[in-house]
Amino acid sequence: MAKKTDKVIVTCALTGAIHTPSLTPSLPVTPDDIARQAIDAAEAGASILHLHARDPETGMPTGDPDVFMQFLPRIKQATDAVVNITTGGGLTMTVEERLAAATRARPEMCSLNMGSMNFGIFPLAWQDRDWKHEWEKPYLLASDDFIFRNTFKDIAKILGYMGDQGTKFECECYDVGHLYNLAHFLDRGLIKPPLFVQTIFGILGGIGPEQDNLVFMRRTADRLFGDAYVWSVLGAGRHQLPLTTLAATMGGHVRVGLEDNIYAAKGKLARDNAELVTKIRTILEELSLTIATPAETRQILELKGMDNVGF
Ligand code: KMH
Ligand code: ZN
Repeated sequence: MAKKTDKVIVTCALTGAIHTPSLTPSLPVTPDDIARQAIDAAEAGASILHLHARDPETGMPTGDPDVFMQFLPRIKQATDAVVNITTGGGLTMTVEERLAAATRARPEMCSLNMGSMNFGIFPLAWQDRDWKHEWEKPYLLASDDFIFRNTFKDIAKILGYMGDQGTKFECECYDVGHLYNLAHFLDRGLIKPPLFVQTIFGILGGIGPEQDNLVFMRRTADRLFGDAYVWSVLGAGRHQLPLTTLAATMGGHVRVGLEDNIYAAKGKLARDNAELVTKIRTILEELSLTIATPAETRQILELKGMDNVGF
């Protein structure tokens, strides 16, 4: 069984690299947008903020540490939420580019993608629309020939660089094999418990969003990691709320936000990230579940604390 906790950790993933500005005006793009929405999401109940950056002019995902540094100190000053920096980056970045911001910022947490895979976001470009920026449609369409690279060597490198800084990992597992990859690194002693396992459903190229799959991933993680892991769930698109709700009823933690889903309801775009956090928070409270504070999250995940980061 996953490590038992009596509080639910809510992660908010604010902007990511899947959606593009023309898909929703709510997507935070500039450092100011990202800081403001991150602070609002933390106030709404998110105790972990999963962060990517975008070029402020074009909205294209960027790994530039200078852009991250324009919003990280603001977020740290205004909230006590845990900052989690992506090492998955965006479709056009090398592994080195993906690592640059996390290496500079030495955050309490960073993401770690547990295997190479197809990562198809091209269907997002199939609907006719007025594109705000030239890069958006080709970026999405090119994902039909894209491999999201996370070789064993890449994973070992990220574990080494970031583990040396005391950074803990959001281990992103998009399919059952990724859980076994993580078990391999645990066996080698390259990652230490408690593991934070983010099981992901509904990305084209990963496991689908059916409830059976969620139970299967959970059972497999239980078998591989016992109580050495903390289990969280992310459902892509319209599966975000149903799957996070299901996970919470099974003792899991949840991830929401515009990185993974841009809708608040069928046909209704979310106003901002805080709206998605508020929605899951309301559901959790109706289920008599209590969300974890940032301090409780730090205790559950054994984080190094916000005084030990590089921003
Ligand atoms: N957008 C998520 C499905 C990362 O930042 O490392 C995957 C993600 C990757 O969060
Ligand atoms: Zn991400």
